[in-house]
Amino acid sequence: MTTRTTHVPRFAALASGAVSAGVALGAAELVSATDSSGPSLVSAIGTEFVDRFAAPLKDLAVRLFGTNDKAALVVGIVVTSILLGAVFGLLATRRFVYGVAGFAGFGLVGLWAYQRNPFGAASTGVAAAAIAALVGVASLWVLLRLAGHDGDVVARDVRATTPVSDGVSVGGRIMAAPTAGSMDPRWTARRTFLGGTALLGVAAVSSAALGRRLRASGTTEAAREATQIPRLAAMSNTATVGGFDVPGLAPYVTPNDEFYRIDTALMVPQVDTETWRLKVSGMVDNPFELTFDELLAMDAVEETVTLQCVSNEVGGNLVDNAVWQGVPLAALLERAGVQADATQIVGRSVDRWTAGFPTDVALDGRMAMVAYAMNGEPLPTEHGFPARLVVAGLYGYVSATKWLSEIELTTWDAFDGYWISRGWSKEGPIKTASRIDVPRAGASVAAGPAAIAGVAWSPPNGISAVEVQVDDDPWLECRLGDAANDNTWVQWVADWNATPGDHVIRVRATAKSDDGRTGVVQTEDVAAPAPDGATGWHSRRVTVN
Ligand SMILES: Nc1nc2c(c(=O)[nH]1)N[C@H]1C(S)=C(S)[C@@H](COP(=O)(O)O)O[C@H]1N2
Ligand SMILES: [Mo]
Repeated sequence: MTTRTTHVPRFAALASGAVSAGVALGAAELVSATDSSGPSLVSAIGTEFVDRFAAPLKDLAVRLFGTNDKAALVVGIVVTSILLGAVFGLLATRRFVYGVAGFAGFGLVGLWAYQRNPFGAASTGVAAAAIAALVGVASLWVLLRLAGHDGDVVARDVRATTPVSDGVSVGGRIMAAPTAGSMDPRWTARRTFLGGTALLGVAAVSSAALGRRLRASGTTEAAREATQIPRLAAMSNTATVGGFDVPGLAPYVTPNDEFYRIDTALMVPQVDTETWRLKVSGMVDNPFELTFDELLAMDAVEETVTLQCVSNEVGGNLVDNAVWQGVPLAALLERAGVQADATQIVGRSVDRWTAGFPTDVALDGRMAMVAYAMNGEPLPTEHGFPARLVVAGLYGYVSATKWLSEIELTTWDAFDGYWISRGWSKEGPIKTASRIDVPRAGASVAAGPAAIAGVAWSPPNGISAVEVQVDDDPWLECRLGDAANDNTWVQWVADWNATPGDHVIRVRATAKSDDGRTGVVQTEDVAAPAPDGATGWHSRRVTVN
């Protein structure tokens, strides 16, 4: 291998390095996809990034890693790699070993992240990192050679190798004869370089795409589709809940594919239900394990429960409502025999994520379950297939462990869940909240009768009243839709006679008290989501014409 590559224009060197980094990434995606239960190198690096920087990022008011944050992170890693690759390309024109070292460094970072990942098989990580580094170096070498024969170099080569009529010798290789109108050999060489760059660029993108497709065709989706959800003798009353059908108003039950998703998983954990076990462990008299079939065979319940993320801003959409089916947590705890001093229940995920809540909460009569179905279907993989915790009235970050593998009883002080050490409050009861859905933000409303509508929630107590106010008018009492139970949100509607001009609409809800009567009005005090959930009244500015 040559150690010096001369006469490479700076731009060509940068492009060679950038494209070669893409080739390396594409190869890494493709090779790592051969093990669909393991991560890709990019997502393994992303996972390390999330675990290390989730805490500082939260202070910049970043959400608890919603879908957009994930896409941004992956794009960030890819762009950074390509920029670094460009630098390696430039360095490689001084000494090619610098480029080799750069790509070897890439491979090592990927390998390090892969080995730390709970899902990565060592052999796949080694193969993916090594092949990525090798093809990256090979691509760089080829492109720099092509680039090195641009300009003067080619002109000299050509002078030395006449005639040019049926072929140009470039660096000892015979190239296609220049076509009419492009007789200048510099153009031919430049075209060869551009062609090589384009070809390798396409190879990079298509291997990455192929890798993603291979993964998507993994076996989890098949296992999920084959899962038979046991029919319950007594189904909940959700199907008969009468709601309002105002365009733009959130439906009472959120369809699975519209349900918000928040987690730290850059790649959705793929769980094999044949080998999956749910452990109940820690401070219990009889620790035990269940297979998926055993879990499905237990007495089950179905209940509609509203889930909310603590990161939800006032008026935000990180809150939704679904019908969950599963095994009551109390039944599992009873079978295990919880010891008297076990004050915390910790849910552990197959991806090592954890969340903990007070044992009392699971036993105070509210709905808490290990859910395996959502709206009548096996849990969607993004929502925790094969099983997750659902605890009414607690934010997801302290309770709703997806891809659940273990329920561990411990003391309150002995363990902090994932987000607690990253600065969020240890206790996470959901705060009373209400949201305006209609009219939409920035909507222009026609003067005359108009609906104001939205949702309000305060699990596990429920909502007793919702009021809206337009400008400084008196507060208006809203009509409430039915709720399957007090763990869910309610839809609300108010009739408004809209008058031309700009208006501000605000909403406030009143929770039920513990005995089901009228309780406390939602606080007007404005608080940010961190550390224990946002507060304040949602308001919206609208223009009426
Ligand atoms: N394994 C795992 N479970 C998790 C999380 C996670 O990052 N990993 N995030 C939690 C948070 S913060 C929330 S708000 C809920 C969101 O559940 P959903 O994505 O089904 O809406 O899942 C919880 N369960
Ligand atoms: Mo969350």
